[in-house]
Amino acid sequence: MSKFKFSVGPWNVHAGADSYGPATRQEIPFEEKIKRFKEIGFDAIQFHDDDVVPNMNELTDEEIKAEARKVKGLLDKYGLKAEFVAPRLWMDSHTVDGGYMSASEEDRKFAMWRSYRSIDIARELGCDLVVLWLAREGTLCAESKSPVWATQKLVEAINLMLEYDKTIRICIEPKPNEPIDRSICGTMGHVMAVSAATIDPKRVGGNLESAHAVLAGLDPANEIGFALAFGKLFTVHLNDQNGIRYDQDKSFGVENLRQAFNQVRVLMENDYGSNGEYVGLDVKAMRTTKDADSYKHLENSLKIFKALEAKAEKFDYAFRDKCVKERDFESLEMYVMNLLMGI
Ligand code: XLS
Ligand code: MG
Repeated sequence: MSKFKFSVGPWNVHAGADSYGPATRQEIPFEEKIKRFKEIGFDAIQFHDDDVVPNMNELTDEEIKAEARKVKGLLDKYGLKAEFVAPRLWMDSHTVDGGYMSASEEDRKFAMWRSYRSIDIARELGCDLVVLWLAREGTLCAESKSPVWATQKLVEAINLMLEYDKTIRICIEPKPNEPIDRSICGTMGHVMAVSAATIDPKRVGGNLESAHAVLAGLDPANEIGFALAFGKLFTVHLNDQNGIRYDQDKSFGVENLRQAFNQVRVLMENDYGSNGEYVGLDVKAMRTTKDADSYKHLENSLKIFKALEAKAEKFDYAFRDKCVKERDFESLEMYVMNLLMGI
C-alpha cells in the first residue's frame, strides 16, 4: 500500500500526434478517461482551464463557472478530486508571443483574464491551486525582450492573482526551454526567487517536473529537495527524460532508475503528502503505442513509483551513516545498486 495519493491530467492520455506527424490513436472522451484513471488507482485529476471549459473564450464569467460545475459533478460521480487548474495560454492565438510578459498590453490583459477564470474554475472544482507552466514566457529572439522587465512582469501578474483570490495558491512549473528558446523562469531556484518577491510568498510555490529538471541539466531529486527546504513544493510532475533533447514525458523511472529512486526517497524522507499534496505523473505514451494500450504508460509509472517506494522503505540509513563516517562512498554506491538490482 502506497502512502501517497496520485494525480494525472487528461492530456496524459492522448492520440499521439507530434510535431512531425498526425495522430496514431483515437481520441478518448473525457468521461471515459477519468473513469479509467480511477480504476487504475488515481485519486485526483489535474486540469488545464480549457480541459474543463473547452470553448471558454466565447463564454461569460458566469457561464464558465456553470460549465465547471458540470465537470465537478463528473468528478464526484467517480469519487475523484481536482488537484489544480492551469491556464493553457500557449495554445491560444491571443498569447502567441507569451502571456504575462508579452510585449502586447492586450495579450497581457488576456493572460490575466484566463488566469482569473482559471482561479474561478479551480474554486468551482473545489481546489485552491493554479499551476503556471510558463511555456511561451521568454524569448525566441534573445534581443526582443529585457529579462529584467520580463521577470518583473511575471511577479506583477502573480501578485494580481494573489489579490484576486485571497486564499488561492500559485504554483510555477519551471522549464528551461521548449517551446520557447530561452525561458525567464527555468528552474526551481528561479521559482523560489520569484515567490520571495511576491506579496504573499507562502502562497507561491513550485511544481517540479523531472524531465524539465533534466532538460536544465539538473538532478530532479535535488530540485525537489530545494523546494521542500522552503516548504514550497506544492506538487510534482514525475516522469523521465533521455538527456537534453526535446521534452519526452517518458514513464517514470524508465531512463534513470537511480535518479527516480532518489526522487521517491526525498519525497518520503520529507513527508511529502502530509499537507494533502499529490504525486502527479506527467507521462505520455510512446507515439507507436496501440489504442488498446493507451493507459499502459500510466499503469507502468504507478507500478515503478510504488516499487521504488518499497525499496526506499528498505533503505538502510544506519549503513548510509556508517559509510559517510568512514568516507566509504564506493560501498554506499554499491549498496544502492544492489538494492535497486534486488541482489
Ligand atoms: C508540459 C507541461 C504541461 C504542464 C501543465 O511540458 O508539463 O503538461 O504540466 O500545464
Ligand atoms: Mg508538466
